[in-house]
Amino acid sequence: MSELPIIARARQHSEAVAIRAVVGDRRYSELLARSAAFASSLLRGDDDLNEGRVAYLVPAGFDYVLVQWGIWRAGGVAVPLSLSATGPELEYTLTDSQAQCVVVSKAYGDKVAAICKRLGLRLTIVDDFEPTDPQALPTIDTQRRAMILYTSGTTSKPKGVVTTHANIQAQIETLVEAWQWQSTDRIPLFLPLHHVHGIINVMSCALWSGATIEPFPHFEMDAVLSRVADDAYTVFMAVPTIYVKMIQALESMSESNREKMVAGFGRMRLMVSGSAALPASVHQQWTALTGQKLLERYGMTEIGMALSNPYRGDRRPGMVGQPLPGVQLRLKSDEGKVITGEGEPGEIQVRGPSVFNEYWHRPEVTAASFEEGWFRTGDMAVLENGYYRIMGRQSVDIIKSGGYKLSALEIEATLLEHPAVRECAVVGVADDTWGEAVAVAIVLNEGESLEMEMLRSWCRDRLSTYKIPKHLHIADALPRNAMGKVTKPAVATLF
Ligand code: MLC
Ligand code: AMP
Repeated sequence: MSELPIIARARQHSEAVAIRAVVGDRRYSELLARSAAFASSLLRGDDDLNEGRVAYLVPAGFDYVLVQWGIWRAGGVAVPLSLSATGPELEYTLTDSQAQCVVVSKAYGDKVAAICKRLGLRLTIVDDFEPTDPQALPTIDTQRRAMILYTSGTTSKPKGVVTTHANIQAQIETLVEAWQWQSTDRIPLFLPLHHVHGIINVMSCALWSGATIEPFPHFEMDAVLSRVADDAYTVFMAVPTIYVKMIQALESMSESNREKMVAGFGRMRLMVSGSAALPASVHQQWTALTGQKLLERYGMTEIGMALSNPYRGDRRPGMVGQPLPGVQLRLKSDEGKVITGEGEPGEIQVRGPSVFNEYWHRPEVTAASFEEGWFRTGDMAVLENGYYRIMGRQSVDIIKSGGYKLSALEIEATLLEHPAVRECAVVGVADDTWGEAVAVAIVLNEGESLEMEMLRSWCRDRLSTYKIPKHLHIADALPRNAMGKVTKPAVATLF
C-alpha cells in the first residue's frame, strides 16, 4: 500500500529525533505511531474522511505534527487556525471552511468551546486523546486536497487557499534540494503555524529531511538567542522584523553576551529571510554583526516559494534571486506583454506543481487569479543582472506587517462597526521594525470623539494584534479623486 510521501519519508529516519523539547525528545517513530492512532480516532469507524475539513488550534510541537499527520492519514483536509485569532476571526474560518470538527490543545479549549457549541461542531482535546485499537487507514492519492490556509487579500474577508498533497510535496522538495536540507539539521520553529513560512519552509522541510525541530509557542527572543549561543541550530528562518528585533537586542546587550550569540549565528550553515522585503541595510547590518550572509527568498501562500538567492553563490542584498527548481516564472507588463529582457518591470506570474489547487468554494475568484494557466501573484518585479528584485504590490489594499499579509478592506469593514466611525481608510505606512504599520484615517460621526487607546482596546476582541491600527488620524473628510473614490496614496501622506 502506498503511503503519503511525508509519512513514507518519516519511516526512513524513524529513530531520529523529530522534536526536541524541554519535556523530552520525541522520535519520528513516535510521530508515526501516534498520528496513525489519532487518524483512527478521527475516523471513528469510517473508512475515509473523504476530504472533510478538520480545523485545529495547537501550538508548535509534537501534538501539532501528530494532529496534522493524523488528519492527512485519515483522508481529511487540515485547516490550521491562528493562535492569536480573535473569536470572530476563528468563527469566520470555521464557517468558511465548513469544518466538521475542531481539535485543540487543552490550553486553547476555552477559546473555541463556545464557538463550537454555537456552530454545532465536535471539539476534541488532543491532550486527552487515548489511542484505541488502530484501524486500517485509507490510501490517499496525492492529487487529493490536503490543506486550507487562510490568506488576506483584495477581498474583505480572508480566502482559503487549498493545496493538494502533491502541491505540498513540490513546495517541500524544491527547498530541500535548493537549500540542501540534511538529516543532521536542527532548526528553531517560532513562526506561526497557520502560514506557509512556518508550516512548509521550517516544519515540513525539516520533517521531510529527518532533521530536528525545536519548537517555541511564538518568537521568544531571549530563549531563542540563548539556544543560538549553545550552538543548538544549524539552520534559521525568520521574517525581516525578527532580524530587526534581534539586531536591536544584540546591540544593546553586554559585549561578552553578544560575542557568544554572534558566534552561534556565525557557525550556522544557513540563515534565511522572507515573507516581506528585507531592507538592504538590515542585510548588511546582519552580515557586519554575525558574518552571515542572509539568503533572501520570495514566496506566497498560493505558490510556496518561487524565487531564491543561491545557497552557494552570490546572495545580493535587496534581491530575491532566481526561480527555484521546478518553478516556472514570468513577468507580464501592464500592457499584457511577456517581458523577456532585463530592466522592465512586470507582474510576477508562476506555474508549476507547487501552485495551489483553488480558493476554497470560490471558483470565480480562482479563475480570475490565473491567466493562460499562470497564477497572477499581484507582486511587481524586475530582472537586474540576472536576479529578480521585488518592486511592490499592485494593490494598495494589501499590507505586509511583521510578515503577515493584511487586507486594508477587512480592517476597514471592522472599524466601520465602531459607533463613532462614519468613514475610514486603512493604509500601510513604512515602519523600520514592522516593514509596514497599519494606519487609519477616520471621519467621525457628529458629536463623537475617538482616541488611539480607545480604538485599540475596542479592536482587541475583534482583530488579531497585528491588524490593530498603530496610527490614527482624525480627518474632516477623506481625500478623494475626481470620481469620488478615496485615494489611498493621499491618505498615506496624512501620517
Ligand atoms: C505586534 N505588534 C505590532 C505588530 N505585531 N505592532 C505593529 N505592527 C505589527 N504587525 C505589537 C503588539 O501590539 C505589542 O504591542 C507588541 O508589538 C508585541 O506584540 P507580539 O505579538 O508579542 O509581537 P512579537 O511576538 O514580537 O511578534 C513579532 C513577530 C510576529 C515578528 C515575531 O509578528 C511574527 O511571528 N510574524 C511572522 C508572520 C509570518 O510567519 N508570516 C509568514 C506568512 S507566509 P504592545 O504595545 O502591546 O507591547 C508568507 C509567504 C512567504 O508570507 O513568503 O513566506
Ligand atoms: P502571504 O500571502 O502571507 O503568503 O504573503 C505573500 C506575499 O509576501 C507576497 O505576495 C509578497 O508580497 C510578500 N513577500 C514574500 N517574500 C517577499 C520578499 N522576499 N520580498 C518582498 N515581498 C515578499
